[in-house]
Amino acid sequence: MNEISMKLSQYLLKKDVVSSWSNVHSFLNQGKNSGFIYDNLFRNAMYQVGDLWEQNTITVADEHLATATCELVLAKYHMEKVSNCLNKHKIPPRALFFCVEGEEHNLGLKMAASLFEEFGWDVYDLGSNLPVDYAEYSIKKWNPEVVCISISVRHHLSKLQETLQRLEKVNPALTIIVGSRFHQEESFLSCCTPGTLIAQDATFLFEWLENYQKETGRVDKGVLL
Ligand code: B12
Repeated sequence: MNEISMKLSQYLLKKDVVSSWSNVHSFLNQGKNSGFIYDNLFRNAMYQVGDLWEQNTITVADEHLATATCELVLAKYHMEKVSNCLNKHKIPPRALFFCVEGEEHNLGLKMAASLFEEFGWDVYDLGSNLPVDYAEYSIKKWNPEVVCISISVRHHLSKLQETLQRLEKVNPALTIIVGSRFHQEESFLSCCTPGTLIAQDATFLFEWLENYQKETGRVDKGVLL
């Protein structure tokens, strides 16, 4: 785990929102982008909290408190970035977000949704534990261009496979991005369909969004769709 996330994990465990925020803000002032901040600060701080829990150094209650504080600081970060949107689309493309059925770990999903919003997309975040029937229903209802899914617990992998297969039938042209801490594992990769885009982290997504922006800009002679 890197040094820069250590401080943040300690602030989160102490419910110190003010120090957490000034720690995050100092990296914003250094010009770091959201991909960097989500991966190197927030994610690694939460992994650190997980490690401390595994080592029995902290309790489940401490872990819950750190998660709640992290959610608060993430929300503040989201507001700061969204008011300063990187791009204003005339007709914003739409993206839909959810965690596979049963999955309660939603911080990675929140970061992804926030990044899309930072790039000016129209974001529909349906949060954790979305039954597959409702994922199908929501795609028909909102007709997004991109669907983003998050998964963190190994025993939800079979649900991921079912979800991907069913969603591709609803709209074969849909871009589906799945983000997971399992991104390199064969058990995860074998659940993804050939068309699935696998996101290892927020930095990958940041670059994907930048490329999307350049490409749509190029197609429309600089006028974003
Ligand atoms: C906080 C936490 C919780 C919180 C979650 C709260 C919340 N709102 O998310 C609570 C307390 C609810 C919880 C519950 C459980 N947890 Co838990 N939890 C964690 C912990 C400590 C941190 C998770 C986290 O927030 N990480 C930070 C996020 C940002 O990281 P991330 O998800 O990997 O996201 C990054 C990338 O993967 C990627 N990404 C992820 N999703 C997406 C999506 C898109 C679209 C994109 C582009 C990118 C992307 O980008 C992100 C940024 O880099 C981890 C420890 C760990 N090492 O992960 C355990 C961990 C994930 N939990 C674990 C377990 C076992 C559980 C429980 C079963 C415990 C229990 N007995 O009840 C339950 C399961 C609940 C459920 N049904 O899902 C295990 C999973 C092991 C496994 N078998 O897979 C872990 C690894 C702990 C451990 N070492 O055992 N947990």
